[in-house]
Amino acid sequence: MNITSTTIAKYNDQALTAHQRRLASLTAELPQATSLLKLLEAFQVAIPSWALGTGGTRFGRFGLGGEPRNLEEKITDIGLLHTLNRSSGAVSLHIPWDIPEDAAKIKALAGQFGLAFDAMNSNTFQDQEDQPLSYKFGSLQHVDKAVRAQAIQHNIDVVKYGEALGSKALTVWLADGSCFPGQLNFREAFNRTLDSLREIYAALPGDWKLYLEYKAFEPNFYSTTVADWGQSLLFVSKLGRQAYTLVDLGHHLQGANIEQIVALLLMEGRLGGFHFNDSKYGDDDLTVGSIKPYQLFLIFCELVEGMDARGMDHARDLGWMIDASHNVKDPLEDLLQSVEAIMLAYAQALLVDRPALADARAQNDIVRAQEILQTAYRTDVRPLIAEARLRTGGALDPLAVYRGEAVRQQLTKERGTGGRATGL
Ligand code: LRH
Ligand code: MN
Repeated sequence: MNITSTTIAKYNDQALTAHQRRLASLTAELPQATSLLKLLEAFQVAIPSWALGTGGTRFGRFGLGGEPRNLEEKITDIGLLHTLNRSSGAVSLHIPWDIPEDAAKIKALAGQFGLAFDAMNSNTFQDQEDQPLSYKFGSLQHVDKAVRAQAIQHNIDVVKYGEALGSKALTVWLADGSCFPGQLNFREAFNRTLDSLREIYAALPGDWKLYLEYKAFEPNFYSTTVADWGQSLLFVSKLGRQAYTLVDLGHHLQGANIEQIVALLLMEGRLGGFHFNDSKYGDDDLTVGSIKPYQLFLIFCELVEGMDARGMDHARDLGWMIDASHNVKDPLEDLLQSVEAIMLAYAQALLVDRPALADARAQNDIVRAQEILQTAYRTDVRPLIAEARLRTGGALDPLAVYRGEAVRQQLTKERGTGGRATGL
Protein backbone atom coordinates (compact mmCIF):
# COMPACT_ATOMS: atom_id res chain seq x y z
CA MET A 1 0.00 0.00 0.00
CA ASN A 2 1.56 3.28 -1.11
CA ILE A 3 0.58 6.83 -0.20
CA THR A 4 1.51 9.22 -2.99
CA SER A 5 2.91 12.74 -2.61
CA THR A 6 -0.26 13.97 -4.34
CA THR A 7 -2.40 12.43 -1.62
CA ILE A 8 -0.20 13.97 1.07
CA ALA A 9 -0.35 17.35 -0.69
CA LYS A 10 -4.16 17.13 -0.67
CA TYR A 11 -4.21 16.75 3.14
CA ASN A 12 -1.50 19.39 3.63
CA ASP A 13 -3.41 21.94 1.54
CA GLN A 14 -6.44 21.54 3.83
CA ALA A 15 -4.27 22.03 6.96
CA LEU A 16 -1.84 24.66 5.65
CA THR A 17 -3.49 27.92 6.79
CA ALA A 18 -3.94 26.75 10.38
CA HIS A 19 -0.37 25.38 10.37
CA GLN A 20 1.12 28.62 9.12
CA ARG A 21 -0.81 30.57 11.77
CA ARG A 22 0.50 28.31 14.54
CA LEU A 23 4.05 28.38 13.17
CA ALA A 24 4.01 32.17 12.88
CA SER A 25 2.99 32.62 16.53
CA LEU A 26 5.71 30.16 17.63
CA THR A 27 8.48 31.78 15.58
CA ALA A 28 7.29 35.22 16.74
CA GLU A 29 8.04 34.08 20.30
CA LEU A 30 11.19 32.10 19.37
CA PRO A 31 13.16 33.68 16.51
CA GLN A 32 15.77 30.90 16.78
CA ALA A 33 13.08 28.30 16.09
CA THR A 34 13.55 28.17 12.33
CA SER A 35 17.31 27.63 12.67
CA LEU A 36 16.46 24.36 14.38
CA LEU A 37 14.57 23.08 11.34
CA LYS A 38 17.72 21.77 9.65
CA LEU A 39 18.53 19.67 12.75
CA LEU A 40 14.97 18.34 12.93
CA GLU A 41 14.87 17.48 9.21
CA ALA A 42 18.15 15.54 9.54
CA PHE A 43 17.07 13.58 12.63
CA GLN A 44 16.02 10.03 11.71
CA VAL A 45 14.65 7.32 14.02
CA ALA A 46 15.08 3.63 13.18
CA ILE A 47 11.93 1.49 13.23
CA PRO A 48 12.22 -2.03 14.72
CA SER A 49 11.31 -4.81 12.28
CA TRP A 50 9.91 -6.78 15.23
CA ALA A 51 7.27 -4.23 16.17
CA LEU A 52 5.09 -4.05 13.04
CA GLY A 53 2.54 -6.61 14.23
CA THR A 54 0.54 -6.91 17.40
CA GLY A 55 2.55 -8.20 20.34
CA GLY A 56 1.02 -9.87 23.34
CA THR A 57 1.72 -11.08 26.83
CA ARG A 58 1.60 -14.52 28.42
CA PHE A 59 -2.00 -13.70 29.20
CA GLY A 60 -2.99 -13.29 25.60
CA ARG A 61 -2.59 -11.67 22.21
CA PHE A 62 -5.29 -9.85 20.27
CA GLY A 63 -4.43 -9.94 16.56
CA LEU A 64 -5.04 -7.15 14.08
CA GLY A 65 -5.73 -7.54 10.35
CA GLY A 66 -3.19 -6.63 7.71
CA GLU A 67 -0.10 -7.63 9.66
CA PRO A 68 3.04 -7.91 7.47
CA ARG A 69 3.61 -11.57 6.49
CA ASN A 70 7.24 -11.22 5.41
CA LEU A 71 10.23 -8.86 5.42
CA GLU A 72 9.19 -7.22 2.15
CA GLU A 73 5.84 -6.19 3.63
CA LYS A 74 7.61 -4.97 6.80
CA ILE A 75 9.94 -2.76 4.72
CA THR A 76 6.88 -1.44 2.86
CA ASP A 77 5.14 -0.59 6.16
CA ILE A 78 8.22 1.23 7.45
CA GLY A 79 8.40 2.96 4.04
CA LEU A 80 4.83 4.14 4.56
CA LEU A 81 5.72 5.59 7.99
CA HIS A 82 8.71 7.40 6.47
CA THR A 83 6.59 8.68 3.57
CA LEU A 84 4.23 10.25 6.13
CA ASN A 85 6.66 11.71 8.70
CA ARG A 86 10.07 11.82 6.88
CA SER A 87 11.71 10.97 10.25
CA SER A 88 11.62 7.13 10.12
CA GLY A 89 14.43 6.71 7.61
CA ALA A 90 15.99 3.52 8.97
CA VAL A 91 15.18 -0.10 9.75
CA SER A 92 16.60 -2.14 12.63
CA LEU A 93 16.40 -5.85 11.84
CA HIS A 94 16.13 -8.71 14.31
CA ILE A 95 17.67 -12.08 13.34
CA PRO A 96 16.32 -14.75 12.83
CA TRP A 97 12.86 -13.13 12.99
CA ASP A 98 13.66 -11.08 9.85
CA ILE A 99 16.42 -12.75 7.82
CA PRO A 100 17.06 -10.88 4.52
CA GLU A 101 17.05 -14.03 2.33
CA ASP A 102 17.77 -11.85 -0.75
CA ALA A 103 19.82 -8.95 0.69
CA ALA A 104 20.15 -7.11 -2.65
CA LYS A 105 16.37 -7.21 -3.19
CA ILE A 106 15.63 -6.06 0.37
CA LYS A 107 18.23 -3.28 0.12
CA ALA A 108 16.74 -2.12 -3.20
CA LEU A 109 13.20 -2.15 -1.79
CA ALA A 110 14.32 -0.16 1.28
CA GLY A 111 16.15 2.22 -1.04
CA GLN A 112 12.92 2.98 -2.90
CA PHE A 113 11.56 4.45 0.36
CA GLY A 114 14.84 6.16 1.30
CA LEU A 115 15.39 3.69 4.16
CA ALA A 116 18.84 2.76 5.51
CA PHE A 117 19.65 -0.16 7.82
CA ASP A 118 20.55 0.73 11.42
CA ALA A 119 21.80 -1.73 14.05
CA MET A 120 21.22 -5.46 13.55
CA ASN A 121 19.89 -7.38 16.56
CA SER A 122 20.96 -10.92 17.44
CA ASN A 123 18.72 -13.37 19.30
CA THR A 124 20.19 -15.88 21.71
CA PHE A 125 17.20 -15.62 24.07
CA GLN A 126 15.01 -18.13 22.17
CA ASP A 127 15.60 -21.64 20.84
CA GLN A 128 14.94 -21.90 17.10
CA GLU A 129 13.41 -25.07 15.54
CA ASP A 130 16.67 -26.33 14.00
CA GLN A 131 18.96 -25.24 16.84
CA PRO A 132 21.22 -28.05 18.18
CA LEU A 133 21.83 -26.61 21.67
CA SER A 134 19.38 -24.78 23.99
CA TYR A 135 19.75 -21.33 25.52
CA LYS A 136 17.59 -22.30 28.51
CA PHE A 137 20.46 -21.61 30.88
CA GLY A 138 21.91 -18.74 28.91
CA SER A 139 23.99 -18.20 25.81
CA LEU A 140 27.28 -16.24 26.01
CA GLN A 141 27.47 -17.01 29.78
CA HIS A 142 26.56 -20.71 29.43
CA VAL A 143 28.71 -23.19 31.38
CA ASP A 144 28.89 -25.37 28.24
CA LYS A 145 31.55 -24.10 25.80
CA ALA A 146 29.58 -25.58 22.85
CA VAL A 147 26.52 -23.48 23.68
CA ARG A 148 28.69 -20.35 23.94
CA ALA A 149 30.29 -21.18 20.58
CA GLN A 150 26.83 -21.58 19.01
CA ALA A 151 25.78 -18.16 20.33
CA ILE A 152 29.04 -16.51 19.25
CA GLN A 153 28.64 -17.94 15.72
CA HIS A 154 25.04 -16.66 15.58
CA ASN A 155 26.21 -13.11 16.35
CA ILE A 156 28.93 -13.37 13.69
CA ASP A 157 26.28 -14.55 11.18
CA VAL A 158 24.10 -11.54 12.11
CA VAL A 159 27.03 -9.22 11.33
CA LYS A 160 27.33 -10.88 7.91
CA TYR A 161 23.63 -10.22 7.16
CA GLY A 162 24.16 -6.61 8.24
CA GLU A 163 27.22 -6.10 6.05
CA ALA A 164 25.17 -7.13 2.99
CA LEU A 165 22.60 -4.43 3.85
CA GLY A 166 25.00 -1.61 4.78
CA SER A 167 24.31 -1.74 8.53
CA LYS A 168 27.19 -0.57 10.74
CA ALA A 169 26.27 -1.88 14.17
CA LEU A 170 25.34 -5.01 16.10
CA THR A 171 23.10 -4.82 19.17
CA VAL A 172 23.63 -7.64 21.66
CA TRP A 173 20.93 -8.03 24.31
CA LEU A 174 21.38 -11.07 26.54
CA ALA A 175 18.54 -12.64 28.53
CA ASP A 176 21.37 -14.50 30.35
CA GLY A 177 21.19 -14.57 34.14
CA SER A 178 19.59 -16.69 36.86
CA CYS A 179 16.20 -17.18 38.48
CA PHE A 180 17.32 -18.41 41.89
CA PRO A 181 20.10 -17.69 44.41
CA GLY A 182 22.85 -20.29 44.12
CA GLN A 183 22.10 -21.00 40.45
CA LEU A 184 25.02 -18.93 39.09
CA ASN A 185 28.58 -17.94 40.00
CA PHE A 186 28.34 -14.24 39.04
CA ARG A 187 32.12 -13.77 38.52
CA GLU A 188 32.46 -16.85 36.32
CA ALA A 189 29.31 -15.93 34.35
CA PHE A 190 30.73 -12.43 33.80
CA ASN A 191 34.07 -13.77 32.58
CA ARG A 192 32.53 -16.40 30.28
CA THR A 193 30.29 -13.69 28.82
CA LEU A 194 33.28 -11.35 28.40
CA ASP A 195 35.32 -14.03 26.61
CA SER A 196 32.36 -14.75 24.32
CA LEU A 197 31.86 -11.03 23.59
CA ARG A 198 35.59 -10.74 22.84
CA GLU A 199 35.21 -13.37 20.07
CA ILE A 200 32.22 -11.49 18.62
CA TYR A 201 34.11 -8.17 18.92
CA ALA A 202 37.09 -9.67 17.07
CA ALA A 203 34.79 -10.53 14.14
CA LEU A 204 33.43 -6.97 13.86
CA PRO A 205 34.40 -5.04 10.69
CA GLY A 206 36.66 -2.07 11.52
CA ASP A 207 33.93 0.52 10.94
CA TRP A 208 31.25 -1.28 12.95
CA LYS A 209 29.99 -0.62 16.51
CA LEU A 210 28.88 -3.19 19.05
CA TYR A 211 26.01 -2.01 21.26
CA LEU A 212 25.67 -3.93 24.54
CA GLU A 213 22.11 -3.50 25.82
CA TYR A 214 21.50 -3.94 29.57
CA LYS A 215 18.27 -4.91 31.33
CA ALA A 216 17.49 -5.21 35.06
CA PHE A 217 15.28 -8.31 34.87
CA GLU A 218 13.04 -10.58 32.65
CA PRO A 219 13.15 -13.26 31.55
CA ASN A 220 15.46 -14.01 34.47
CA PHE A 221 14.12 -12.86 37.80
CA TYR A 222 17.04 -13.17 40.27
CA SER A 223 20.07 -11.88 38.33
CA THR A 224 20.82 -10.66 34.81
CA THR A 225 24.41 -10.89 33.60
CA VAL A 226 24.23 -7.47 31.86
CA ALA A 227 21.74 -5.90 34.29
CA ASP A 228 22.56 -2.21 34.42
CA TRP A 229 24.61 0.57 32.86
CA GLY A 230 27.55 -0.08 35.17
CA GLN A 231 27.87 -3.70 34.17
CA SER A 232 27.43 -2.86 30.48
CA LEU A 233 30.08 -0.12 30.79
CA LEU A 234 32.43 -2.60 32.50
CA PHE A 235 32.05 -5.03 29.60
CA VAL A 236 32.43 -2.44 26.81
CA SER A 237 35.42 -0.81 28.54
CA LYS A 238 37.16 -4.20 28.52
CA LEU A 239 36.19 -4.94 24.87
CA GLY A 240 37.57 -1.90 23.05
CA ARG A 241 36.77 1.42 21.37
CA GLN A 242 34.12 -0.02 19.02
CA ALA A 243 31.98 -1.18 21.97
CA TYR A 244 29.27 0.99 23.45
CA THR A 245 26.37 0.78 25.88
CA LEU A 246 22.78 0.82 24.54
CA VAL A 247 20.09 2.37 26.74
CA ASP A 248 16.60 0.83 26.47
CA LEU A 249 14.37 3.20 28.47
CA GLY A 250 12.29 0.28 29.81
CA HIS A 251 15.20 -1.67 31.24
CA HIS A 252 15.69 0.20 34.50
CA LEU A 253 14.56 -0.44 38.04
CA GLN A 254 11.90 1.90 39.40
CA GLY A 255 13.31 5.35 40.27
CA ALA A 256 16.48 5.04 38.17
CA ASN A 257 17.69 8.46 36.98
CA ILE A 258 18.10 7.63 33.27
CA GLU A 259 19.07 11.17 32.23
CA GLN A 260 22.01 11.03 34.67
CA ILE A 261 23.05 7.62 33.27
CA VAL A 262 22.90 9.06 29.76
CA ALA A 263 24.97 12.11 30.75
CA LEU A 264 27.75 9.95 32.22
CA LEU A 265 27.83 7.37 29.41
CA LEU A 266 28.04 10.24 26.90
CA MET A 267 30.79 11.93 28.98
CA GLU A 268 32.77 8.65 28.85
CA GLY A 269 32.23 8.36 25.08
CA ARG A 270 30.52 5.01 25.65
CA LEU A 271 26.93 5.82 24.80
CA GLY A 272 26.07 3.96 21.59
CA GLY A 273 22.35 4.50 21.23
CA PHE A 274 18.81 4.05 22.41
CA HIS A 275 15.80 1.82 22.35
CA PHE A 276 13.07 4.36 22.90
CA ASN A 277 9.75 3.33 24.50
CA ASP A 278 7.94 4.16 27.73
CA SER A 279 6.86 2.25 30.80
CA LYS A 280 5.16 2.64 34.20
CA TYR A 281 6.22 -0.60 35.85
CA GLY A 282 8.59 -2.98 33.99
CA ASP A 283 9.73 -3.43 30.40
CA ASP A 284 6.25 -2.40 29.25
CA ASP A 285 7.42 -1.32 25.74
CA LEU A 286 4.69 1.34 25.53
CA THR A 287 4.45 4.31 23.14
CA VAL A 288 7.36 6.73 23.58
CA GLY A 289 6.39 9.72 25.72
CA SER A 290 3.04 8.21 26.68
CA ILE A 291 3.82 7.79 30.42
CA LYS A 292 6.88 9.93 31.30
CA PRO A 293 7.24 12.68 28.61
CA TYR A 294 9.14 14.99 31.00
CA GLN A 295 11.78 12.28 31.59
CA LEU A 296 12.17 11.92 27.83
CA PHE A 297 12.69 15.70 27.58
CA LEU A 298 15.29 15.62 30.38
CA ILE A 299 17.11 12.77 28.62
CA PHE A 300 17.26 14.83 25.41
CA CYS A 301 18.51 17.83 27.39
CA GLU A 302 21.48 15.72 28.54
CA LEU A 303 21.93 14.35 25.00
CA VAL A 304 22.00 17.76 23.30
CA GLU A 305 24.31 19.24 25.95
CA GLY A 306 26.57 16.19 26.02
CA MET A 307 26.76 15.73 22.25
CA ASP A 308 27.57 19.43 21.71
CA ALA A 309 30.24 19.20 24.42
CA ARG A 310 31.87 16.41 22.35
CA GLY A 311 31.22 18.05 18.96
CA MET A 312 29.05 15.11 17.93
CA ASP A 313 26.62 15.13 14.98
CA HIS A 314 23.15 14.84 16.49
CA ALA A 315 21.69 12.86 13.61
CA ARG A 316 24.56 10.45 12.88
CA ASP A 317 26.71 9.82 15.94
CA LEU A 318 24.25 7.89 18.10
CA GLY A 319 21.83 5.05 17.29
CA TRP A 320 18.27 6.37 17.54
CA MET A 321 15.95 3.34 17.55
CA ILE A 322 12.50 2.49 18.85
CA ASP A 323 11.84 -0.77 20.66
CA ALA A 324 8.17 -1.22 21.38
CA SER A 325 5.45 -3.86 21.44
CA HIS A 326 1.84 -3.17 20.62
CA ASN A 327 -0.76 -5.13 22.56
CA VAL A 328 -3.84 -2.92 22.06
CA LYS A 329 -2.96 -0.27 19.43
CA ASP A 330 -2.44 -0.33 15.66
CA PRO A 331 1.36 -0.80 15.43
CA LEU A 332 1.76 1.79 12.65
CA GLU A 333 -0.26 4.45 14.50
CA ASP A 334 1.71 3.65 17.67
CA LEU A 335 5.02 4.07 15.83
CA LEU A 336 3.88 7.37 14.28
CA GLN A 337 3.07 8.63 17.79
CA SER A 338 6.42 7.38 19.14
CA VAL A 339 8.46 9.14 16.42
CA GLU A 340 6.45 12.33 17.05
CA ALA A 341 7.18 12.14 20.81
CA ILE A 342 10.92 11.73 20.14
CA MET A 343 10.97 14.71 17.73
CA LEU A 344 9.05 16.85 20.24
CA ALA A 345 11.46 16.05 23.10
CA TYR A 346 14.47 16.73 20.86
CA ALA A 347 13.06 20.07 19.64
CA GLN A 348 12.16 21.19 23.18
CA ALA A 349 15.66 20.27 24.38
CA LEU A 350 17.14 22.36 21.55
CA LEU A 351 15.15 25.35 22.87
CA VAL A 352 16.74 25.28 26.33
CA ASP A 353 18.61 28.55 27.00
CA ARG A 354 21.82 26.79 28.03
CA PRO A 355 23.95 29.91 28.87
CA ALA A 356 21.16 31.11 31.20
CA LEU A 357 20.89 27.61 32.69
CA ALA A 358 24.64 27.48 33.31
CA ASP A 359 24.45 30.87 35.00
CA ALA A 360 21.51 29.85 37.20
CA ARG A 361 23.41 26.71 38.20
CA ALA A 362 26.50 28.78 39.01
CA GLN A 363 24.30 30.85 41.36
CA ASN A 364 22.62 27.73 42.82
CA ASP A 365 19.43 29.43 41.69
CA ILE A 366 17.40 26.23 41.49
CA VAL A 367 14.10 27.97 40.82
CA ARG A 368 15.50 29.88 37.81
CA ALA A 369 17.19 26.72 36.51
CA GLN A 370 13.88 24.85 36.73
CA GLU A 371 11.98 27.72 35.07
CA ILE A 372 14.48 27.74 32.18
CA LEU A 373 14.02 23.98 31.62
CA GLN A 374 10.25 24.05 31.98
CA THR A 375 9.85 27.05 29.70
CA ALA A 376 11.37 24.92 26.94
CA TYR A 377 9.35 21.85 27.94
CA ARG A 378 6.10 23.83 28.03
CA THR A 379 6.71 25.29 24.57
CA ASP A 380 4.36 23.74 22.01
CA VAL A 381 6.88 22.87 19.30
CA ARG A 382 4.43 20.80 17.26
CA PRO A 383 4.23 23.48 14.49
CA LEU A 384 8.04 23.24 14.16
CA ILE A 385 7.99 19.44 13.80
CA ALA A 386 5.14 19.74 11.28
CA GLU A 387 7.08 22.39 9.33
CA ALA A 388 10.13 20.09 9.20
CA ARG A 389 7.89 17.37 7.74
CA LEU A 390 6.32 19.79 5.25
CA ARG A 391 9.77 20.93 4.05
CA THR A 392 10.87 17.33 3.49
CA GLY A 393 7.74 16.25 1.60
CA GLY A 394 5.91 14.69 4.53
CA ALA A 395 2.44 15.16 5.98
CA LEU A 396 1.62 18.01 8.31
CA ASP A 397 -0.51 15.47 10.25
CA PRO A 398 0.66 11.88 9.51
CA LEU A 399 -2.04 10.24 11.64
CA ALA A 400 -4.78 12.18 9.85
CA VAL A 401 -3.52 10.90 6.48
CA TYR A 402 -3.09 7.35 7.84
CA ARG A 403 -6.69 7.32 9.07
CA GLY A 404 -8.08 9.39 6.21
CA GLU A 405 -6.69 6.87 3.71
CA ALA A 406 -7.99 3.93 5.81
CA VAL A 407 -4.55 2.32 5.64
CA ARG A 408 -5.28 -0.46 8.15
CA GLN A 409 -8.49 -1.42 6.35
CA GLN A 410 -6.61 -1.45 3.02
CA LEU A 411 -3.79 -3.59 4.46
CA THR A 412 -6.35 -5.98 5.96
CA LYS A 413 -8.05 -6.30 2.56
CA GLU A 414 -4.64 -7.02 0.93
CA ARG A 415 -3.19 -9.30 3.61
CA GLY A 416 -6.18 -10.76 5.43
CA THR A 417 -6.75 -11.07 9.18
CA GLY A 418 -4.95 -14.33 10.02
CA GLY A 419 -1.35 -13.23 9.50
CA ARG A 420 0.97 -12.79 12.49
CA ALA A 421 4.13 -10.75 12.01
CA THR A 422 7.35 -12.28 13.39
CA GLY A 423 8.68 -10.51 16.46
CA LEU A 424 7.46 -9.76 19.94
C1 LRH B 1 14.73 -7.03 25.38
C2 LRH B 1 14.67 -6.11 24.18
C3 LRH B 1 15.84 -6.25 23.24
C4 LRH B 1 15.31 -6.97 22.04
C5 LRH B 1 14.00 -7.41 22.44
C6 LRH B 1 13.07 -7.48 21.31
O1 LRH B 1 13.71 -6.70 26.28
O2 LRH B 1 14.51 -4.81 24.59
O3 LRH B 1 16.22 -5.03 22.72
O4 LRH B 1 16.12 -7.80 21.44
O5 LRH B 1 13.56 -6.49 23.41
MN1 MN C 1 15.45 -3.16 23.58
